[in-house]
Amino acid sequence: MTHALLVIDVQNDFCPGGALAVPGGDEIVAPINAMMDEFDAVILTQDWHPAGHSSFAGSHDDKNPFDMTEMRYGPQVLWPDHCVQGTEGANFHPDLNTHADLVLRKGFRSGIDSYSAFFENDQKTPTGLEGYLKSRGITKLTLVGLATDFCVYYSAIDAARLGFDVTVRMDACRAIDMDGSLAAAETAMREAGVILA
Ligand code: VGL
Ligand code: ZN
Repeated sequence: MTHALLVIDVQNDFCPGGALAVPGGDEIVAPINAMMDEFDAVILTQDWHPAGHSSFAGSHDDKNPFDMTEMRYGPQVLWPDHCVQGTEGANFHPDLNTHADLVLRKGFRSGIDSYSAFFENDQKTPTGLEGYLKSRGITKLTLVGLATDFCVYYSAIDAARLGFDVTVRMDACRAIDMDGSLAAAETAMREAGVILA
């Protein structure tokens, strides 16, 4: 059994002071660093949008951050501009241990968002992570990071659907929690067979 730690989007823009700050986002950095040694592999994901990305409220007339819109692939929350490629906000939190096996960037196509580390928001364009993990013989995944109810949630559900044995360490995650999204994500993860630890 090969067990990997998948660290989702521990970036400045998701931490206090950032463009899309998740409450307590920085509190998980030390616990994540402390658990890295327990795993056979460590993979970091990085939300990595071009300026003017279609998930940004600023890219749409008459839309505000946290409004909903309809994309070709379905409903999409419009976010404050965040994690723009090459900016300080897109960098990992300065205290995060980045001595990882793989850094996977996602959300780099202008017209489509990517919450999940496995598939973009059309739920069919692969990021390549499944092939990477399977070709390394990784069967078990522990997920941590930001945000519990968006990128961690979508990644966990996809991982379970792809046949990985999935645990989310809730103590090393923090949520945006808009309109009950955290409770809904917890229910859906449990139903998908994800272990919430
Ligand atoms: C995320 C909203 C927009 C996340 C990324 O990492 O959970 N949320 N982009
Ligand atoms: Zn994003």
